[in-house]
Amino acid sequence: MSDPEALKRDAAAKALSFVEDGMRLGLGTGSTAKHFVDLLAERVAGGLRVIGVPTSEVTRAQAERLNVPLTTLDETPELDLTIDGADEIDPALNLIKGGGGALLREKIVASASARMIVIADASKQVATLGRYPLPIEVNLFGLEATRRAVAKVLDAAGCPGPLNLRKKADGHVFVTDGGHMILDAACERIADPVALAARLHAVPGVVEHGLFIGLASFAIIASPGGAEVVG
Ligand code: ABF
Repeated sequence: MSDPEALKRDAAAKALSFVEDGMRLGLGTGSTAKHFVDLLAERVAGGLRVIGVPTSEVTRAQAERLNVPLTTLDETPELDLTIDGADEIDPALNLIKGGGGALLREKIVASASARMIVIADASKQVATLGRYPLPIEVNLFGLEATRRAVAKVLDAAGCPGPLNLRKKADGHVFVTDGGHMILDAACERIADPVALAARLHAVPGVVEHGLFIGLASFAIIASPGGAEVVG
């Protein structure tokens, strides 16, 4: 049995080989991306010059603690490379992201980047997206009306549900860094992620969703045999 944390670190370490001096980086969120920021910080301490935009307050705190220089997308609107994790990766490199609740900033940062590398262990690879609940970030105003509209879209897409308002372990509603709520949609199988992405975006009240279509340049997938570039 391989240690899952060791696999995530392997993927993160390989991603580091694509980072060049002077790069403007998007810094992902989640346990795999956390390994990347740890390893990046070691290189920065050794003299590598980069600047990063964090995709969450958690990643910001980590990077600040480790003295990784940070900027914002307002100061640096174009990035060279984003490195981030994922919850599911299909063979076309479409992703489900947002299990950690940072999907909005993750998508904005990835979209502002010339390239995005997804880092993950092999358990994240799927033939078809949907086994992992799809996170949908929604505005608090009109929450129930938005939930019903989203449920109709999901129903038409063949998602059996349920559609759950995300809560924290203590039972309180989960609030994103942007002050929004998340609905998690049980889909089982998303036959047409491109169409579903467009239909979800068309619902007023939906701020963003966790389908990342065409954003990943390639993935680095770690298995006990090593970390490999895919795509
Ligand atoms: C972020 O962290 C998210 O988009 C995704 O939900 C999650 C993956 O986390 P982990 O690397 O801990 O599996 O990348």
